[in-house]
Amino acid sequence: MDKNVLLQQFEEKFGEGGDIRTYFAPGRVNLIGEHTDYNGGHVFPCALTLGIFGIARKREDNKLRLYSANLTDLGIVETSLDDLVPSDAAGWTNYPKGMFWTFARRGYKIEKGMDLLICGDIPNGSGLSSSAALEVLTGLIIKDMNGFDEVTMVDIALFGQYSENNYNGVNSGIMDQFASAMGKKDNAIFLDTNTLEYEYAPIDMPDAKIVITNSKVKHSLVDSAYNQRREQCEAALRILQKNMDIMTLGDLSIAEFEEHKDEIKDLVMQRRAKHAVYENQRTIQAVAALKKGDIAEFGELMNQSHVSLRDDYEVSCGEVDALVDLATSVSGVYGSRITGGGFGGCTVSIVKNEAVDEFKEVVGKGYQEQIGIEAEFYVVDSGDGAKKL
Ligand code: GAF
Repeated sequence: MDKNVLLQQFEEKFGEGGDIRTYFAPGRVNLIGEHTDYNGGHVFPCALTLGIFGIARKREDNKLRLYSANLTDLGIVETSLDDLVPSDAAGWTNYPKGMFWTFARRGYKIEKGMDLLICGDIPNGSGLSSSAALEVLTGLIIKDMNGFDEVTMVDIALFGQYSENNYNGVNSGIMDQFASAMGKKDNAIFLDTNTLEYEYAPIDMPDAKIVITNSKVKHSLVDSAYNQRREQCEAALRILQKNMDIMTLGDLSIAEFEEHKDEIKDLVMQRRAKHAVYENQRTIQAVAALKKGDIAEFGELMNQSHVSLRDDYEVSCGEVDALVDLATSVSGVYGSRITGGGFGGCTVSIVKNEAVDEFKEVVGKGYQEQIGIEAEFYVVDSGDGAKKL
């Protein structure tokens, strides 16, 4: 995306002049550690170079005028800082509005509104965190335009999660916003969601690429199914806490879980908790494997992650399972799994350089034959977190 073209579009929509600033926040792909972030476990996402640009200018009044160059249907949506109520009709603007609302709730006084044009290249509804990117983007703009220097990028990630949970009604964890805010080129982030301690781990895979495959399906009721998974895990935790001194499922080793799991009588609930515990341990093991350059082990753990998400956590779907099965049938594939919240969206695969073309051919053709949809492929690089350009 050309910054000058976006600037021109901004001026066409909102007029010329003043202090116009440009920002960018990336989407993310999670390599492993799925549905662990609201269970106090570890995650291992990286920021992408795909993301959302924001062109913004502070206003003299308290109006917010918001325009998406991607979702043009709504045109310019106008609201004000006095009217930050979420609504279905507000569509994508609920994400930036939620961030203004969150800053206000945290005691930050924002008196002046802004004109904002956004434009992104994260495929919509693909599970690559366009909404978290938009939250982080808006958070960074609010910080920068209002001189809130004490607000850190980690704070912005936390504000984004707060807004997602309390303004947009999805009880997500911190992973997506954290990756968008804190990403680092050529690295993934090994984050302990219990403590928010994190470490950058270089994605050192000279013989392989990260390939994202978009199933192009998104099943309905995703948000309610997501919230339900979270509730099931929390209920399982409460049962285990009767006999164990633990704060989260992420505190449990596999041995401890196996010893106590039968205390969870509801077998669906037990499987949900099993996924959370095993996936957390797999993530720790996968990062250790990557650090010692063992991509084969890393890939094998990704495969196991998918099976667990499919069978125990039940957040996959036929279309995505087909993509993973096709991917793992290609000999140069180290591992493949669903990535993100689930119920459609994307898979992430680690593919040997020389097998990327065959991968696209086999998976693309097979998916078309089995599902009747043309999958999309993105061979991605990891990028930096949100920044002012
Ligand atoms: C979604 C959520 F937003 C994240 O917090 C995380 O739980 C993820 O699903 C599953 O790992 O992206």
